[in-house]
Amino acid sequence: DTDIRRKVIFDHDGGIDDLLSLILLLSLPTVDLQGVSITPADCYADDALTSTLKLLTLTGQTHIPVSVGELAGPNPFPPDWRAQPKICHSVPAMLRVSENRHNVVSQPAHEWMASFLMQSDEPITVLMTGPATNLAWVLSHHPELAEKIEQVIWMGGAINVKGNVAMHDHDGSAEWNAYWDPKATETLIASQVPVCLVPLDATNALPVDRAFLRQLADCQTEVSDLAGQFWAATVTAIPAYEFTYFLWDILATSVLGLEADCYRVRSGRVVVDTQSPSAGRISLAEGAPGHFIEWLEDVDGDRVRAFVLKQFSRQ
Ligand code: AGV
Ligand code: CA
Repeated sequence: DTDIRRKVIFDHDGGIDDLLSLILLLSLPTVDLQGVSITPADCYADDALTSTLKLLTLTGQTHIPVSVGELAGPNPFPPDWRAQPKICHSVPAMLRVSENRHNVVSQPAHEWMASFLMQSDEPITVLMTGPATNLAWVLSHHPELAEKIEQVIWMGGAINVKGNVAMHDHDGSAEWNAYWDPKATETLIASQVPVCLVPLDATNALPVDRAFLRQLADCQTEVSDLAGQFWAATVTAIPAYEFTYFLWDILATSVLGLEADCYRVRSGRVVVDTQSPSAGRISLAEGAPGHFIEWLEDVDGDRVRAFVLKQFSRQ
């Protein structure tokens, strides 16, 4: 029989929108999810694993392998952001679900990813909603595996807009996933793998604001209520751009299901900064040689929201 679904592996970093992206991904008829790996970046790995396993149980997908990452970048996320997703496995609907451990693989995420790609005889799409550390390790230790990858869709970067890193030794030009491990960012961007970035340029159109939370509340399904409870934990943020929550990872995931005229893709050559004060900055190459990538430049916010709400309303 012919299965035209895209084979996808999902590397996430356990944030509230990473976990909601897992639910969204599992709802897409165009996707065949082959495995999940966790980067211990904007989360604590234990929480990310617990929530991932519970969501797989909740959606009846306990056969999907899950691996936990042990590699870390040099620029840690603030501890209060890392602790925020504890809310996700602490709400009643999630506490009631068991966390089935039989599908947790013993290899660390970077090794699991390499061996998964090695044995795969079909092209694999990698969806990444945290830093690029695991995949960058694979590409530098097993460069021949680049040809197994059809495309990398990565929530990361800020190309023609300001970044969201507000740290004392940084000029604010980078996005956090790209900043956590600047060398991994560079390795991925400089690789032969086709990269489609979903940068802040596109996600800025999608803040998690009251209007969106109201629309979600009106859906009144089990999943939409769960999503509403997760996102409610973000409204106490300091009201400044760097602290505002957006549908970052949700947009990257939606690329796999949205009609292509909901967003505008641009391509060109970019360079990556790996040094302070702009570490993790991805910018247009201008005169420099640079590396060819694609990125989402703009989205139709209303249509993306409608798509996400529809997927979260499926019974
Ligand atoms: O930069 C966006 C990335 C996304 O992958 N993450 C959160 C999303 O999962 C880091 C981040 C930036 N600003 C944040 C972040 C904030 N205000 N709270 C938590 N995480
Ligand atoms: Ca994330």
